Amino acid sequence: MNRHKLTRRAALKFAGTAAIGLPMATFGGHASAQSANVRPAATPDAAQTFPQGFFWGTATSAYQIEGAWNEDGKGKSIWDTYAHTPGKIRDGSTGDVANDHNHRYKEDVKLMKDLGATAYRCSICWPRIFPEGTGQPNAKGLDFYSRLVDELKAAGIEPFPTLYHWDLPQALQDKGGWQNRDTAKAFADYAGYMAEKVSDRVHHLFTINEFRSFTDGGYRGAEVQVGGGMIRLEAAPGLKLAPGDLNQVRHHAVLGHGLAVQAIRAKGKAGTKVGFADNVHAAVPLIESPEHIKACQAATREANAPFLTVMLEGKYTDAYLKEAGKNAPKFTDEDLKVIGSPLDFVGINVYKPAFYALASDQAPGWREIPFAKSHPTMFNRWLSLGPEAMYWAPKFVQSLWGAQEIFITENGCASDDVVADDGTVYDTDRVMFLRAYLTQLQRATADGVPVKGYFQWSLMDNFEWSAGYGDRFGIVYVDFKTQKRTPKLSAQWFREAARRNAVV
Ligand code: PNW
Repeated sequence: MNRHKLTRRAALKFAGTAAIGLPMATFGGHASAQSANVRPAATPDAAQTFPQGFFWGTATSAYQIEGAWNEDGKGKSIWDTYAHTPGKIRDGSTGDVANDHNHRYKEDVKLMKDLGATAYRCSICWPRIFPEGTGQPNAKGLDFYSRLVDELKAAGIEPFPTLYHWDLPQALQDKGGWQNRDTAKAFADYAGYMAEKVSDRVHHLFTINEFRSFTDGGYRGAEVQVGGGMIRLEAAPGLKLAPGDLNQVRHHAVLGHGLAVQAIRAKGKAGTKVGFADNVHAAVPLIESPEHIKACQAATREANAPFLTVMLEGKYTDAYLKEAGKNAPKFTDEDLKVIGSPLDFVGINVYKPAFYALASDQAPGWREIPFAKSHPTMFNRWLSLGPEAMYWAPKFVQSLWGAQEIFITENGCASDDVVADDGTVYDTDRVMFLRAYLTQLQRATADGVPVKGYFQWSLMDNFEWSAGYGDRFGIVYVDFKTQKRTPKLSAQWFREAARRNAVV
Protein backbone atom coordinates (compact mmCIF):
# COMPACT_ATOMS: atom_id res chain seq x y z
CA MET A 1 0.00 0.00 0.00
CA ASN A 2 2.66 2.47 1.13
CA ARG A 3 5.02 1.58 -1.61
CA HIS A 4 2.25 2.21 -4.07
CA LYS A 5 1.48 5.66 -2.65
CA LEU A 6 5.10 6.65 -2.75
CA THR A 7 5.68 5.60 -6.30
CA ARG A 8 2.51 7.35 -7.43
CA ARG A 9 3.62 10.53 -5.74
CA ALA A 10 6.99 10.20 -7.37
CA ALA A 11 5.29 9.82 -10.72
CA LEU A 12 3.28 12.97 -10.13
CA LYS A 13 6.40 14.90 -9.37
CA PHE A 14 7.71 14.03 -12.78
CA ALA A 15 4.48 14.66 -14.62
CA GLY A 16 5.03 17.10 -17.44
CA THR A 17 8.74 16.42 -17.66
CA ALA A 18 10.37 13.05 -17.66
CA ALA A 19 7.11 11.17 -17.57
CA ILE A 20 6.17 12.41 -21.01
CA GLY A 21 9.68 12.21 -22.31
CA LEU A 22 9.92 15.76 -23.63
CA PRO A 23 12.84 18.04 -22.84
CA MET A 24 11.84 20.77 -20.39
CA ALA A 25 13.08 23.34 -22.85
CA THR A 26 9.97 22.72 -24.89
CA PHE A 27 7.92 24.35 -22.16
CA GLY A 28 9.84 27.52 -21.44
CA GLY A 29 13.53 27.50 -22.12
CA HIS A 30 14.72 26.31 -18.73
CA ALA A 31 16.75 23.47 -20.11
CA SER A 32 19.56 22.76 -17.73
CA ALA A 33 22.17 20.19 -16.99
CA GLN A 34 19.61 18.69 -14.65
CA SER A 35 17.01 18.12 -17.33
CA ALA A 36 19.58 16.39 -19.45
CA ASN A 37 19.84 13.82 -16.68
CA VAL A 38 16.12 13.24 -16.54
CA ARG A 39 15.39 9.61 -17.22
CA PRO A 40 14.12 9.18 -20.77
CA ALA A 41 10.64 7.75 -21.12
CA ALA A 42 12.13 4.66 -22.75
CA THR A 43 12.90 3.51 -19.21
CA PRO A 44 9.45 3.53 -17.68
CA ASP A 45 8.96 4.72 -14.16
CA ALA A 46 8.33 1.81 -11.82
CA ALA A 47 4.91 3.32 -11.17
CA GLN A 48 3.88 2.44 -14.73
CA THR A 49 5.13 -1.09 -15.04
CA PHE A 50 3.34 -4.42 -14.70
CA PRO A 51 4.68 -7.35 -12.71
CA GLN A 52 7.39 -9.47 -14.28
CA GLY A 53 6.08 -12.25 -16.48
CA PHE A 54 2.82 -10.39 -17.19
CA PHE A 55 1.21 -11.81 -20.35
CA TRP A 56 0.45 -9.40 -23.18
CA GLY A 57 -2.12 -10.92 -25.48
CA THR A 58 -4.84 -10.29 -27.99
CA ALA A 59 -8.12 -12.17 -28.21
CA THR A 60 -10.43 -13.47 -30.93
CA SER A 61 -13.14 -16.09 -31.24
CA ALA A 62 -13.68 -18.87 -33.74
CA TYR A 63 -16.91 -17.78 -35.43
CA GLN A 64 -15.75 -14.19 -35.62
CA ILE A 65 -12.58 -14.91 -37.61
CA GLU A 66 -12.24 -18.47 -38.90
CA GLY A 67 -14.56 -18.71 -41.90
CA ALA A 68 -14.37 -22.16 -43.53
CA TRP A 69 -17.87 -22.68 -42.17
CA ASN A 70 -18.52 -25.87 -44.13
CA GLU A 71 -15.04 -27.25 -44.70
CA ASP A 72 -13.11 -30.24 -43.44
CA GLY A 73 -16.09 -31.98 -41.92
CA LYS A 74 -17.19 -29.15 -39.63
CA GLY A 75 -20.79 -29.37 -38.40
CA LYS A 76 -23.17 -26.43 -38.43
CA SER A 77 -23.29 -24.13 -35.42
CA ILE A 78 -26.17 -22.02 -34.16
CA TRP A 79 -24.32 -18.96 -35.46
CA ASP A 80 -24.23 -20.43 -38.99
CA THR A 81 -27.97 -20.87 -38.76
CA TYR A 82 -28.62 -17.49 -37.18
CA ALA A 83 -26.43 -15.45 -39.55
CA HIS A 84 -27.98 -17.24 -42.53
CA THR A 85 -31.42 -16.11 -41.36
CA PRO A 86 -32.38 -12.92 -43.25
CA GLY A 87 -32.74 -9.84 -41.05
CA LYS A 88 -30.64 -11.06 -38.15
CA ILE A 89 -27.31 -9.40 -38.99
CA ARG A 90 -27.27 -5.63 -39.43
CA ASP A 91 -25.31 -5.55 -42.70
CA GLY A 92 -26.70 -8.85 -43.97
CA SER A 93 -23.30 -10.49 -43.61
CA THR A 94 -22.31 -13.88 -42.19
CA GLY A 95 -19.21 -15.52 -40.75
CA ASP A 96 -18.94 -17.88 -43.73
CA VAL A 97 -15.58 -16.40 -44.71
CA ALA A 98 -14.96 -13.79 -41.99
CA ASN A 99 -11.18 -13.23 -41.76
CA ASP A 100 -10.44 -16.50 -43.53
CA HIS A 101 -8.25 -17.22 -40.53
CA ASN A 102 -8.68 -20.96 -40.99
CA HIS A 103 -6.52 -20.66 -44.11
CA ARG A 104 -4.42 -17.66 -43.05
CA TYR A 105 -3.56 -18.58 -39.48
CA LYS A 106 0.18 -18.55 -40.19
CA GLU A 107 0.04 -14.95 -41.39
CA ASP A 108 -2.06 -14.08 -38.33
CA VAL A 109 0.41 -15.66 -35.91
CA LYS A 110 3.12 -13.61 -37.59
CA LEU A 111 1.01 -10.48 -37.00
CA MET A 112 0.89 -11.33 -33.30
CA LYS A 113 4.59 -11.92 -33.19
CA ASP A 114 5.20 -8.54 -34.80
CA LEU A 115 3.03 -6.98 -32.08
CA GLY A 116 5.34 -8.43 -29.47
CA ALA A 117 2.43 -10.39 -28.01
CA THR A 118 3.33 -13.20 -25.64
CA ALA A 119 -0.12 -14.78 -25.39
CA TYR A 120 -3.17 -15.40 -27.57
CA ARG A 121 -6.72 -16.12 -26.52
CA CYS A 122 -8.58 -17.85 -29.35
CA SER A 123 -11.62 -20.07 -29.16
CA ILE A 124 -12.28 -23.57 -30.39
CA CYS A 125 -15.29 -24.20 -32.56
CA TRP A 126 -17.10 -27.12 -30.93
CA PRO A 127 -18.79 -28.39 -34.14
CA ARG A 128 -15.41 -28.45 -35.88
CA ILE A 129 -14.37 -31.05 -33.29
CA PHE A 130 -17.74 -32.80 -32.79
CA PRO A 131 -19.87 -32.03 -35.85
CA GLU A 132 -22.95 -33.47 -34.13
CA GLY A 133 -22.03 -32.10 -30.70
CA THR A 134 -21.38 -35.57 -29.31
CA GLY A 135 -20.26 -38.91 -30.68
CA GLN A 136 -17.58 -39.18 -33.35
CA PRO A 137 -14.81 -36.55 -33.29
CA ASN A 138 -13.63 -35.02 -36.56
CA ALA A 139 -9.87 -35.50 -36.94
CA LYS A 140 -9.52 -32.66 -39.45
CA GLY A 141 -11.07 -30.20 -37.00
CA LEU A 142 -8.65 -31.14 -34.26
CA ASP A 143 -5.79 -30.98 -36.74
CA PHE A 144 -6.48 -27.29 -37.44
CA TYR A 145 -6.14 -26.33 -33.76
CA SER A 146 -3.14 -28.56 -33.35
CA ARG A 147 -1.36 -26.77 -36.21
CA LEU A 148 -2.38 -23.39 -34.79
CA VAL A 149 -0.98 -24.30 -31.37
CA ASP A 150 2.31 -25.44 -32.91
CA GLU A 151 2.59 -22.25 -34.93
CA LEU A 152 1.97 -20.14 -31.81
CA LYS A 153 4.48 -22.05 -29.71
CA ALA A 154 7.09 -21.71 -32.43
CA ALA A 155 6.52 -17.94 -32.35
CA GLY A 156 6.91 -17.83 -28.57
CA ILE A 157 3.22 -17.08 -28.02
CA GLU A 158 1.37 -18.94 -25.27
CA PRO A 159 -2.04 -20.24 -26.40
CA PHE A 160 -5.02 -19.65 -24.05
CA PRO A 161 -7.96 -21.30 -25.84
CA THR A 162 -11.59 -20.83 -24.81
CA LEU A 163 -13.72 -23.92 -25.34
CA TYR A 164 -17.05 -22.19 -25.83
CA HIS A 165 -17.45 -18.78 -27.42
CA TRP A 166 -21.12 -19.22 -28.33
CA ASP A 167 -20.98 -21.45 -31.47
CA LEU A 168 -23.04 -24.36 -30.15
CA PRO A 169 -23.42 -27.31 -32.54
CA GLN A 170 -26.77 -26.91 -34.30
CA ALA A 171 -27.39 -30.62 -33.69
CA LEU A 172 -27.54 -29.88 -29.95
CA GLN A 173 -29.74 -26.82 -30.46
CA ASP A 174 -32.15 -29.13 -32.26
CA LYS A 175 -32.45 -30.99 -28.94
CA GLY A 176 -33.09 -27.79 -26.95
CA GLY A 177 -29.60 -26.30 -26.71
CA TRP A 178 -28.83 -24.93 -23.25
CA GLN A 179 -32.46 -25.50 -22.24
CA ASN A 180 -31.54 -29.17 -22.22
CA ARG A 181 -29.43 -30.30 -19.26
CA ASP A 182 -27.71 -32.86 -21.50
CA THR A 183 -25.93 -30.00 -23.27
CA ALA A 184 -23.93 -29.35 -20.08
CA LYS A 185 -22.81 -32.98 -20.10
CA ALA A 186 -22.00 -32.90 -23.83
CA PHE A 187 -19.92 -29.77 -23.27
CA ALA A 188 -17.94 -31.51 -20.54
CA ASP A 189 -17.25 -34.49 -22.80
CA TYR A 190 -15.97 -32.18 -25.54
CA ALA A 191 -13.89 -30.21 -22.99
CA GLY A 192 -12.32 -33.40 -21.64
CA TYR A 193 -11.55 -34.57 -25.16
CA MET A 194 -9.81 -31.29 -26.03
CA ALA A 195 -7.84 -31.30 -22.77
CA GLU A 196 -6.65 -34.81 -23.53
CA LYS A 197 -5.54 -33.82 -27.02
CA VAL A 198 -3.86 -30.46 -26.41
CA SER A 199 -2.72 -30.26 -22.79
CA ASP A 200 0.73 -31.52 -23.77
CA ARG A 201 1.25 -28.05 -25.29
CA VAL A 202 -1.57 -25.91 -23.89
CA HIS A 203 -1.31 -25.04 -20.22
CA HIS A 204 -4.33 -22.73 -19.75
CA LEU A 205 -7.93 -23.37 -20.78
CA PHE A 206 -10.96 -21.15 -20.45
CA THR A 207 -14.25 -23.06 -20.35
CA ILE A 208 -16.92 -20.57 -21.41
CA ASN A 209 -16.97 -16.98 -22.61
CA GLU A 210 -19.47 -14.45 -21.23
CA PHE A 211 -22.28 -16.48 -19.71
CA ARG A 212 -24.72 -13.61 -19.63
CA SER A 213 -24.21 -12.71 -23.29
CA PHE A 214 -25.20 -16.07 -24.75
CA THR A 215 -27.82 -17.08 -22.16
CA ASP A 216 -29.67 -13.80 -21.71
CA GLY A 217 -28.72 -12.60 -25.19
CA GLY A 218 -29.60 -15.84 -26.94
CA TYR A 219 -32.60 -17.03 -24.97
CA ARG A 220 -34.32 -13.75 -24.17
CA GLY A 221 -32.48 -10.80 -25.78
CA ALA A 222 -30.68 -8.44 -23.44
CA GLU A 223 -31.47 -4.83 -22.80
CA VAL A 224 -28.37 -2.72 -22.23
CA GLN A 225 -28.20 0.84 -21.07
CA VAL A 226 -26.86 3.38 -23.54
CA GLY A 227 -26.45 7.07 -22.82
CA GLY A 228 -30.02 8.17 -22.23
CA GLY A 229 -31.83 4.90 -22.94
CA MET A 230 -31.73 1.18 -23.54
CA ILE A 231 -30.92 -0.88 -26.63
CA ARG A 232 -31.77 -4.47 -27.36
CA LEU A 233 -28.97 -6.94 -28.05
CA GLU A 234 -29.78 -10.36 -29.39
CA ALA A 235 -27.70 -13.44 -30.09
CA ALA A 236 -28.18 -16.91 -31.54
CA PRO A 237 -30.43 -18.86 -31.27
CA GLY A 238 -32.62 -15.75 -30.89
CA LEU A 239 -35.30 -17.13 -28.53
CA LYS A 240 -37.50 -15.24 -26.09
CA LEU A 241 -38.02 -17.44 -23.06
CA ALA A 242 -40.04 -16.78 -19.94
CA PRO A 243 -38.00 -15.84 -16.82
CA GLY A 244 -38.10 -19.29 -15.21
CA ASP A 245 -36.92 -21.01 -18.38
CA LEU A 246 -34.17 -18.45 -18.81
CA ASN A 247 -32.93 -19.04 -15.26
CA GLN A 248 -32.76 -22.75 -16.06
CA VAL A 249 -30.68 -22.01 -19.17
CA ARG A 250 -28.31 -19.92 -17.03
CA HIS A 251 -28.08 -22.78 -14.55
CA HIS A 252 -27.24 -25.32 -17.27
CA ALA A 253 -24.51 -23.01 -18.56
CA VAL A 254 -22.74 -22.72 -15.20
CA LEU A 255 -23.28 -26.44 -14.67
CA GLY A 256 -21.63 -27.06 -18.05
CA HIS A 257 -18.68 -24.99 -16.86
CA GLY A 258 -18.35 -27.00 -13.64
CA LEU A 259 -18.63 -30.36 -15.39
CA ALA A 260 -16.04 -29.20 -17.93
CA VAL A 261 -13.63 -28.22 -15.15
CA GLN A 262 -13.94 -31.73 -13.74
CA ALA A 263 -13.49 -33.33 -17.16
CA ILE A 264 -10.40 -31.24 -17.87
CA ARG A 265 -8.92 -32.26 -14.51
CA ALA A 266 -9.69 -35.91 -15.30
CA LYS A 267 -8.42 -35.97 -18.89
CA GLY A 268 -5.83 -33.20 -19.12
CA LYS A 269 -2.20 -33.40 -18.19
CA ALA A 270 -1.58 -32.72 -14.49
CA GLY A 271 -0.99 -29.02 -13.95
CA THR A 272 -3.31 -27.86 -16.74
CA LYS A 273 -4.84 -24.64 -15.45
CA VAL A 274 -8.50 -23.90 -15.94
CA GLY A 275 -10.95 -21.06 -15.38
CA PHE A 276 -13.78 -19.24 -17.13
CA ALA A 277 -13.88 -15.94 -19.07
CA ASP A 278 -16.93 -14.03 -17.86
CA ASN A 279 -18.10 -10.49 -18.42
CA VAL A 280 -18.21 -9.50 -14.79
CA HIS A 281 -20.74 -6.81 -14.00
CA ALA A 282 -18.77 -4.43 -11.81
CA ALA A 283 -20.44 -1.75 -9.73
CA VAL A 284 -18.04 1.17 -9.73
CA PRO A 285 -17.91 3.61 -6.81
CA LEU A 286 -18.39 7.16 -8.06
CA ILE A 287 -16.66 8.37 -4.94
CA GLU A 288 -13.75 6.32 -3.68
CA SER A 289 -14.39 6.35 0.04
CA PRO A 290 -14.70 3.26 2.26
CA GLU A 291 -18.51 3.28 2.56
CA HIS A 292 -19.08 3.61 -1.19
CA ILE A 293 -16.43 1.02 -1.99
CA LYS A 294 -18.03 -1.44 0.44
CA ALA A 295 -21.46 -0.83 -1.03
CA CYS A 296 -20.15 -1.37 -4.56
CA GLN A 297 -18.45 -4.59 -3.56
CA ALA A 298 -21.75 -5.94 -2.22
CA ALA A 299 -23.55 -4.70 -5.34
CA THR A 300 -21.01 -6.48 -7.56
CA ARG A 301 -21.60 -9.77 -5.75
CA GLU A 302 -25.35 -9.53 -6.32
CA ALA A 303 -25.07 -8.29 -9.89
CA ASN A 304 -23.22 -11.51 -10.79
CA ALA A 305 -25.35 -13.89 -8.72
CA PRO A 306 -26.39 -16.30 -11.51
CA PHE A 307 -22.90 -16.49 -13.06
CA LEU A 308 -19.58 -15.51 -11.52
CA THR A 309 -20.88 -15.51 -7.94
CA VAL A 310 -22.37 -19.01 -8.04
CA MET A 311 -19.26 -20.37 -9.80
CA LEU A 312 -16.93 -18.87 -7.19
CA GLU A 313 -19.09 -19.51 -4.11
CA GLY A 314 -20.90 -22.73 -5.05
CA LYS A 315 -24.23 -21.22 -4.09
CA TYR A 316 -26.82 -18.81 -5.37
CA THR A 317 -27.20 -15.70 -3.24
CA ASP A 318 -30.29 -15.49 -1.03
CA ALA A 319 -31.33 -12.26 -2.72
CA TYR A 320 -31.17 -13.86 -6.18
CA LEU A 321 -33.29 -16.84 -5.16
CA LYS A 322 -35.73 -14.65 -3.30
CA GLU A 323 -36.16 -12.26 -6.17
CA ALA A 324 -36.55 -15.09 -8.69
CA GLY A 325 -39.21 -16.70 -6.46
CA LYS A 326 -41.09 -19.33 -8.39
CA ASN A 327 -38.87 -18.63 -11.40
CA ALA A 328 -35.71 -19.70 -9.56
CA PRO A 329 -33.66 -22.39 -11.32
CA LYS A 330 -34.18 -25.99 -10.26
CA PHE A 331 -30.98 -27.51 -8.94
CA THR A 332 -29.55 -30.03 -6.52
CA ASP A 333 -26.83 -29.66 -3.89
CA GLU A 334 -24.65 -31.83 -6.07
CA ASP A 335 -25.12 -29.34 -8.96
CA LEU A 336 -23.86 -26.54 -6.75
CA LYS A 337 -20.80 -28.52 -5.78
CA VAL A 338 -19.97 -29.12 -9.43
CA ILE A 339 -20.62 -25.48 -10.39
CA GLY A 340 -18.31 -24.35 -7.61
CA SER A 341 -15.43 -26.65 -8.62
CA PRO A 342 -12.14 -25.01 -7.58
CA LEU A 343 -10.43 -23.04 -10.34
CA ASP A 344 -6.86 -22.04 -11.04
CA PHE A 345 -7.73 -18.56 -12.28
CA VAL A 346 -10.59 -16.21 -12.97
CA GLY A 347 -10.90 -14.58 -16.40
CA ILE A 348 -12.92 -11.39 -16.72
CA ASN A 349 -13.91 -9.36 -19.76
CA VAL A 350 -13.92 -5.69 -18.81
CA TYR A 351 -15.37 -3.05 -21.11
CA LYS A 352 -17.29 -0.66 -18.90
CA PRO A 353 -18.79 -0.23 -15.46
CA ALA A 354 -22.02 -2.25 -15.31
CA PHE A 355 -23.23 0.74 -13.34
CA TYR A 356 -21.96 3.42 -11.03
CA ALA A 357 -23.21 3.31 -7.47
CA LEU A 358 -23.11 5.01 -4.09
CA ALA A 359 -23.83 3.71 -0.62
CA SER A 360 -27.38 4.11 0.63
CA ASP A 361 -29.14 3.86 4.01
CA GLN A 362 -31.88 1.94 2.33
CA ALA A 363 -31.90 -1.72 1.32
CA PRO A 364 -29.99 -3.21 -0.38
CA GLY A 365 -27.38 -0.72 0.84
CA TRP A 366 -26.46 0.87 -2.47
CA ARG A 367 -28.03 3.12 -5.04
CA GLU A 368 -27.38 2.80 -8.76
CA ILE A 369 -26.47 6.09 -10.38
CA PRO A 370 -27.45 6.10 -14.05
CA PHE A 371 -24.92 7.27 -16.63
CA ALA A 372 -25.46 10.94 -17.35
CA LYS A 373 -27.02 11.66 -20.71
CA SER A 374 -23.79 13.29 -21.83
CA HIS A 375 -21.52 10.58 -20.37
CA PRO A 376 -18.89 9.88 -23.06
CA THR A 377 -19.14 6.65 -25.02
CA MET A 378 -16.89 5.06 -27.56
CA PHE A 379 -17.99 4.38 -31.17
CA ASN A 380 -20.52 1.90 -29.78
CA ARG A 381 -23.18 3.72 -27.80
CA TRP A 382 -23.28 0.84 -25.33
CA LEU A 383 -19.61 1.31 -24.55
CA SER A 384 -19.68 4.05 -21.92
CA LEU A 385 -16.18 5.17 -21.13
CA GLY A 386 -15.37 4.07 -17.59
CA PRO A 387 -11.72 3.07 -17.19
CA GLU A 388 -12.10 2.74 -13.40
CA ALA A 389 -13.96 -0.51 -14.10
CA MET A 390 -10.56 -1.94 -14.97
CA TYR A 391 -9.41 -1.25 -11.43
CA TRP A 392 -12.53 -2.24 -9.51
CA ALA A 393 -13.47 -5.39 -11.43
CA PRO A 394 -10.28 -7.34 -10.62
CA LYS A 395 -10.06 -5.67 -7.21
CA PHE A 396 -13.51 -7.00 -6.22
CA VAL A 397 -12.78 -10.42 -7.72
CA GLN A 398 -9.86 -10.58 -5.33
CA SER A 399 -11.59 -9.06 -2.30
CA LEU A 400 -14.87 -10.98 -2.65
CA TRP A 401 -13.56 -14.37 -3.68
CA GLY A 402 -9.86 -14.42 -2.93
CA ALA A 403 -8.84 -15.16 -6.52
CA GLN A 404 -5.15 -16.01 -6.68
CA GLU A 405 -4.77 -15.47 -10.41
CA ILE A 406 -6.82 -13.16 -12.58
CA PHE A 407 -6.69 -12.59 -16.34
CA ILE A 408 -8.32 -9.73 -18.18
CA THR A 409 -9.66 -11.89 -20.98
CA GLU A 410 -11.08 -9.01 -23.07
CA ASN A 411 -10.90 -5.24 -23.22
CA GLY A 412 -11.11 -2.94 -26.21
CA CYS A 413 -13.39 -0.78 -28.31
CA ALA A 414 -14.63 -0.32 -31.83
CA SER A 415 -13.64 2.79 -33.79
CA ASP A 416 -14.89 4.38 -36.98
CA ASP A 417 -11.59 3.51 -38.60
CA VAL A 418 -10.49 4.96 -41.91
CA VAL A 419 -7.32 4.25 -43.80
CA ALA A 420 -5.46 7.54 -44.32
CA ASP A 421 -3.66 8.43 -47.55
CA ASP A 422 -0.39 7.22 -46.10
CA GLY A 423 -1.96 3.82 -45.47
CA THR A 424 -2.18 4.19 -41.69
CA VAL A 425 -5.27 3.99 -39.51
CA TYR A 426 -4.91 6.76 -36.92
CA ASP A 427 -7.24 5.35 -34.27
CA THR A 428 -6.49 7.95 -31.62
CA ASP A 429 -9.71 7.09 -29.76
CA ARG A 430 -8.61 3.47 -29.30
CA VAL A 431 -5.14 4.51 -28.12
CA MET A 432 -6.77 6.84 -25.60
CA PHE A 433 -9.11 4.06 -24.48
CA LEU A 434 -6.37 1.44 -24.07
CA ARG A 435 -4.08 3.79 -22.21
CA ALA A 436 -6.85 4.88 -19.85
CA TYR A 437 -7.91 1.30 -19.05
CA LEU A 438 -4.39 -0.04 -18.70
CA THR A 439 -3.51 2.81 -16.37
CA GLN A 440 -6.26 1.54 -14.09
CA LEU A 441 -5.12 -2.06 -14.51
CA GLN A 442 -1.60 -1.09 -13.56
CA ARG A 443 -3.04 0.64 -10.50
CA ALA A 444 -4.63 -2.70 -9.56
CA THR A 445 -1.42 -4.71 -9.97
CA ALA A 446 0.50 -2.06 -7.99
CA ASP A 447 -2.11 -2.56 -5.26
CA GLY A 448 -1.33 -6.27 -5.16
CA VAL A 449 -4.30 -7.53 -7.18
CA PRO A 450 -2.93 -10.71 -8.81
CA VAL A 451 -3.61 -9.93 -12.47
CA LYS A 452 -1.36 -12.15 -14.55
CA GLY A 453 -2.16 -11.00 -18.05
CA TYR A 454 -4.21 -8.83 -20.38
CA PHE A 455 -5.91 -9.78 -23.64
CA GLN A 456 -6.85 -6.91 -25.90
CA TRP A 457 -10.06 -7.43 -27.89
CA SER A 458 -9.29 -7.85 -30.68
CA LEU A 459 -6.25 -8.83 -32.67
CA MET A 460 -8.00 -7.75 -35.85
CA ASP A 461 -11.33 -6.42 -37.10
CA ASN A 462 -13.80 -9.27 -37.37
CA PHE A 463 -17.43 -10.37 -37.50
CA GLU A 464 -19.00 -8.45 -34.62
CA TRP A 465 -22.02 -10.74 -34.20
CA SER A 466 -25.32 -9.08 -35.07
CA ALA A 467 -23.47 -5.84 -35.89
CA GLY A 468 -21.69 -7.63 -38.77
CA TYR A 469 -18.47 -6.12 -40.09
CA GLY A 470 -19.31 -2.47 -39.33
CA ASP A 471 -17.93 -2.43 -35.79
CA ARG A 472 -14.17 -2.70 -36.04
CA PHE A 473 -12.60 -3.82 -32.75
CA GLY A 474 -9.16 -4.76 -34.09
CA ILE A 475 -5.80 -3.18 -33.50
CA VAL A 476 -5.12 -4.55 -36.96
CA TYR A 477 -7.31 -3.26 -39.78
CA VAL A 478 -8.82 -5.81 -42.16
CA ASP A 479 -9.97 -5.05 -45.67
CA PHE A 480 -12.64 -7.73 -45.99
CA LYS A 481 -12.58 -7.57 -49.80
CA THR A 482 -8.90 -8.44 -50.07
CA GLN A 483 -8.23 -9.88 -46.58
CA LYS A 484 -5.31 -7.48 -46.33
CA ARG A 485 -4.27 -6.86 -42.71
CA THR A 486 -2.82 -3.45 -41.73
CA PRO A 487 -1.72 -2.73 -38.17
CA LYS A 488 -3.34 0.45 -36.85
CA LEU A 489 -1.70 3.13 -34.73
CA SER A 490 -3.06 1.27 -31.67
CA ALA A 491 -1.02 -1.77 -32.73
CA GLN A 492 2.12 0.35 -32.47
CA TRP A 493 0.95 1.48 -29.05
CA PHE A 494 0.34 -2.12 -27.98
CA ARG A 495 3.77 -3.21 -29.19
CA GLU A 496 5.45 -0.48 -27.18
CA ALA A 497 3.44 -1.28 -24.04
CA ALA A 498 4.20 -5.00 -24.36
CA ARG A 499 7.88 -4.31 -25.01
CA ARG A 500 8.22 -2.16 -21.91
CA ASN A 501 5.68 -4.12 -19.84
CA ALA A 502 4.21 -0.78 -18.93
CA VAL A 503 1.58 1.83 -19.67
CA VAL A 504 3.03 4.05 -22.40
C1 PNW B 1 -17.81 -9.43 -26.03
N1 PNW B 1 -21.71 -5.14 -23.07
O1 PNW B 1 -19.18 -9.23 -25.94
C2 PNW B 1 -17.60 -10.76 -26.74
O2 PNW B 1 -17.00 -11.73 -25.92
C3 PNW B 1 -16.89 -10.65 -28.04
O3 PNW B 1 -17.13 -11.79 -28.83
C4 PNW B 1 -17.29 -9.36 -28.75
O4 PNW B 1 -16.83 -9.28 -30.05
C5 PNW B 1 -16.77 -8.22 -27.91
O5 PNW B 1 -17.20 -8.32 -26.57
C6 PNW B 1 -17.12 -6.84 -28.44
O6 PNW B 1 -18.50 -6.63 -28.39
C7 PNW B 1 -19.74 -8.18 -25.23
O7 PNW B 1 -22.91 -4.90 -23.32
C8 PNW B 1 -21.12 -8.06 -25.29
O8 PNW B 1 -21.07 -4.47 -22.22
C9 PNW B 1 -21.77 -7.06 -24.58
C10 PNW B 1 -21.03 -6.18 -23.79
C11 PNW B 1 -19.66 -6.29 -23.72
C12 PNW B 1 -19.03 -7.29 -24.45
